[in-house]
Amino acid sequence: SVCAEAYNPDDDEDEDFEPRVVHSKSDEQRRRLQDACRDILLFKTLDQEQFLEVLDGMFEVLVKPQEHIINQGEDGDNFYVIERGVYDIVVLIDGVGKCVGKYDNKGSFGELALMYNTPRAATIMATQEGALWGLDRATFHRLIVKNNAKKRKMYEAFIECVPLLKSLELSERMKIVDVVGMRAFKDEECIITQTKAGQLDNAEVEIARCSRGQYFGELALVTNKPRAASVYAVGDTKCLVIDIQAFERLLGSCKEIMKRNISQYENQLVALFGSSVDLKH
Ligand code: 1OR
Repeated sequence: SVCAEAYNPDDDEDEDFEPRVVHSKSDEQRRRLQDACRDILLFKTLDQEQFLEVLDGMFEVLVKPQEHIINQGEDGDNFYVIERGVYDIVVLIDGVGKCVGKYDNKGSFGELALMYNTPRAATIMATQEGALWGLDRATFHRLIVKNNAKKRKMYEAFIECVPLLKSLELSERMKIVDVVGMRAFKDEECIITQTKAGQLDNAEVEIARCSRGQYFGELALVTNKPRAASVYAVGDTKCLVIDIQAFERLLGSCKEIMKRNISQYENQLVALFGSSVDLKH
């Protein structure tokens, strides 16, 4: 008889026997690759051995101005990490291509079609000469997608208790888990640096403390303004981090809640410093 079992990526042994892809690199290429991959969130939950396997599997791609690296609607072949260059994110809206964002000399793209087996969700176009590191679909699947199953198990319970994310569907919360990275900070380490605009008085004052389940770093993303405060770790801390494109894509419906909470900051600032501020505009 045939019995149906739930899909468990750990049982999926076939891929483990696929030959490991290694693209040889010069020392100089390897150094540039490591620099480019240092802050890639999708790599932040890999162990050392898996990370080295990812680096081995990557290959250099040089691009010219106007070149399309990805076309919306096509099947996914590779995942890309940016070494340098500026790239427009173009999405068809009512049949017309609209630039909805850009990558400026850092970040990565092309994970969605490979993770969820969907057509490319956007077109990515180089606006100048640039350099990328590609990772083929099979290697991405073997190392990143499988790791995501582990990540879901690890962070599911935590994400479920984050008040900000309560209004999202479970599937939407799991998509957030898929793209976040974990970053550890030491006691007193600076996590976000305030962008100071011609300020004379440099004394720092603690205005709030965040703990488990709370969030920070959203204000500059919601307002498109410079960082309005610095954030330091109190004790050794661990944060889940999301990049701005995924934030836009997945947290759009939470923005109203964030905006309401930003009004709270304004009240706190008035209470502390007496002056009225407008953080949202
Ligand atoms: P992909 O494999 O679908 C296109 O190929 C890539 O563009 C995609 O993976 C993401 O890595 C990247 N919506 C969808 N994909 C995006 C978006 C995006 N931004 C970057 N990518 N949005 C823009 C958010 C600033 C939402 C548009 C409605």
